[in-house]
Amino acid sequence: MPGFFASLFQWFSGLFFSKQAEIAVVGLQASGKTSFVNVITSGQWSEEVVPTVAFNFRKIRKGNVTLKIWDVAGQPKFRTMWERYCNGVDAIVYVVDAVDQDKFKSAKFELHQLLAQPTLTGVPLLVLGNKNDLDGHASVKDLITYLQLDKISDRPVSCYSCSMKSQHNLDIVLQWLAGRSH
Ligand SMILES: Nc1nc2c(ncn2[C@@H]2O[C@H](COP(=O)(O)OP(=O)(O)OP(=O)(O)O)[C@@H](O)[C@H]2O)c(=O)[nH]1
Ligand SMILES: [Mg+2]
Repeated sequence: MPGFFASLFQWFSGLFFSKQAEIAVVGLQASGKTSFVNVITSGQWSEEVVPTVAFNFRKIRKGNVTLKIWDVAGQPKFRTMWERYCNGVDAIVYVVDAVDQDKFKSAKFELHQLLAQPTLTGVPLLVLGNKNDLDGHASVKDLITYLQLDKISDRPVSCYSCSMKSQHNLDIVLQWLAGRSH
């Protein structure tokens, strides 16, 4: 799998010479944000991930492409920081644990509260329904309904079902991110 990601990144690099994209990765705690960043930067999956405190910043340079990633903590005490890290980025990636249905209401509330910030008007949104390797995960259709993604009309919105563990659909996600580079 690392070889697959290396070749994908080469393809990505070749398409977008000297381009860069800055993204902020937000969402409730334990949804898989840091796992996402680890997998797309190194191809490495690990069960053992420490909850993020405040944020991690990762800058990946492969060939002529630079991806700057703000991986922001999801615990309640850190959520007021989300807007600050999303301000000025090329895309907001909102990660949802697609199995933890009890948290969908909270995930919807936090997402819409964030998008209501005037500083973030128009910033493209990518919603990832993570952990689709597990039984009982919500489909993209369910996520659109539960998170009321169809009510968002002031920006481009995409939603994919994926898994950091099995790396399912991460090729599509990387293509989407590549499309935000400039
Ligand atoms: N089964 C499965 N588990 C996952 C997947 N992605 C992440 N996890 C697990 O979910 C837990 C939380 O992952 P993290 O990446 O730390 O979540 P986070 O969103 O960064 O959490 P905070 O930093 O606290 O906001 C870890 O135990 C991961 O191993 C996945 O695709 N499938
Ligand atoms: Mg984290």
